[in-house]
Amino acid sequence: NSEEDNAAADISEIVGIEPGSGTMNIAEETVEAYNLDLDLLPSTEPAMITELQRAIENEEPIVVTLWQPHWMFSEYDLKFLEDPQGTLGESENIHTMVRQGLEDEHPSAYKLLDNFYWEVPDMNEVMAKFGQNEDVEPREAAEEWIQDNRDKVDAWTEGIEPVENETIELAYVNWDTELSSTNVVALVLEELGYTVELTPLDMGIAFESLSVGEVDGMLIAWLPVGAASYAEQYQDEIVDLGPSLEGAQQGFVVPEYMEIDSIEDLPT
Ligand code: PBE
Repeated sequence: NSEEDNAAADISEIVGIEPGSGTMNIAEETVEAYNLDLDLLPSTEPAMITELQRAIENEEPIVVTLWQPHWMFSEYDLKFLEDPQGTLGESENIHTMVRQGLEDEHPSAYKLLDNFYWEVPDMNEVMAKFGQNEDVEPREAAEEWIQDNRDKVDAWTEGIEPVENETIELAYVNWDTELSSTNVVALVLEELGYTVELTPLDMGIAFESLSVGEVDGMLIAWLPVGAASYAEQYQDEIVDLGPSLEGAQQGFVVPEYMEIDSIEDLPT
């Protein structure tokens, strides 16, 4: 019954990402809500991708936590499992958040961060450049995208005063989506005259650091669902500037060859 094997009976785990990520928090809630008899394995984005690629090479069943924008969807035939309870969210927006006081202390940086807005294909373009090619650094990919999209960048910076001798520190998490946006924004802040420090942190620590003003801003909060627990916890200590990108999605993802369509088809 090899077709049946691909149907999910063989699955005993969901390959996740970093503990404490928005993704893992909502994945845990989902396993509980659907009463799934599956272990949610902590991992990292690159390790999860490697596992997914290995499973696809062998046409084996696998379930991962994955999201869009992501270049994996252009390399492989993948599908989101339907989520009738909506615990993984539907359309997500990626919010820009800054520390209290930034508007007064670094108004030009604040304005740029507030103006920064792009679309799913833009982020996909940057991600694909470094995600699919180990020889390209995220910063290089962001530089190329900026060169090719000067009109969009100019619209973000229009009317903003350049600065001298000011430093801005952005927190980020080491995911390709956040590496894309954070590097693009860092380069544009540099164009405005800022020295930019990029600090990689776990998601919970990034929220905590921003809430106490240890960092100036971050582009990592997927809402209304993914990062909701952190956003609620820190809402009074953080300034939410709203979406920099709309129409993202998180979910449980499987290769197309698997004969299941819904989270409800997974073992309980
Ligand atoms: N992610 C990638 C992150 C944001 C981008 C979906 C893994 C998360 O919210 O956990």
